[in-house]
Amino acid sequence: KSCLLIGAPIDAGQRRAGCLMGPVAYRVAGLAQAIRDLGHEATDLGDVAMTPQMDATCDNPAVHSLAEVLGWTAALRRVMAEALPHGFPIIMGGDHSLALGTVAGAADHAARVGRPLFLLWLDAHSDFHTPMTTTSGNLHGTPVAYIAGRSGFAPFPPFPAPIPAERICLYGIRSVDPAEHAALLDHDIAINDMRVLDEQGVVAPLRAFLDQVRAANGLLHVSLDVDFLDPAIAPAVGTTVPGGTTFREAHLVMELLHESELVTSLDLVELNPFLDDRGMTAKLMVDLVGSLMGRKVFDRPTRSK
Ligand code: DIR
Ligand code: MN
Ligand code: MN
Ligand code: MN
Repeated sequence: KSCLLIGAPIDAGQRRAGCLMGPVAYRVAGLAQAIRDLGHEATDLGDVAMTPQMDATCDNPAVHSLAEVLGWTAALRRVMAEALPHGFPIIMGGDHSLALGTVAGAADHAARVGRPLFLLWLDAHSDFHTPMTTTSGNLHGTPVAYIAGRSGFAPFPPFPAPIPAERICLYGIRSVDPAEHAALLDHDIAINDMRVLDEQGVVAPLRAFLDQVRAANGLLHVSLDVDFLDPAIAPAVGTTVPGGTTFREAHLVMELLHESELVTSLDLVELNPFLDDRGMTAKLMVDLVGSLMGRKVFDRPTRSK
């Protein structure tokens, strides 16, 4: 595989400073070399630059940093659509508002090649607010709603080709705000919250979704929020939520994604190196990418695809 590492040092989608150091932390933790050690190519394309869209306004006064988030959305949409024909883009974030742009770019690419796009959202949160329903005003809580084509995104360009709810899988969630909860009940999105993973384990719900992607010959964008992981193993995130996935559960998810050979683009989001403990979270995220890229202890016959 030819991996394209793209830095997205965006902090504007939430209020705690530090996510803009994410791309640097991934470089220091050796992301490119970890990928090369597994026999793949890795090219670091550097950090994306953005121009804030200063004239933008939003009817919800809680929303902050709109000009910056709009600027990042446009820039990252372009970069993702441009990168996808050339390899496997890995976006080094940056807070989760970056997915407003990266998934839009993936949707542009999917339309170009005539294949359906699927979305796997690995997160403690559902990120299903619109700019009109968010009470925190943090736009990192809105990308899934944008991608699903919800209304209320007036200052943003319409999402190119909204992903039908049945092609979206929320996985690992355990913190959903009331407005998100109400809206999710109106949509057919697969909600694999921690209760589902506790009862069924991490494998069965993921395989069910991957089987759907394969049957449709789909492209698969994976958006990995650091707070998907339990805070005990991943403290470097501004919005920790107890009861997240364990070290082995998270690696198993990545190993299954590798074996599926279905993933076509990846976001790494919400890493805040300022909150880290001797780089342990950055290193864990790099290790997880390693599992996604094929690291395993022994080769063994895998379940037939
Ligand atoms: C919360 C937090 N639902 C909000 N969202 C986060 O501000 O809208 N998403 N942290 O990852
Ligand atoms: Mn090109
Ligand atoms: Mn998120
Ligand atoms: Mn989250």
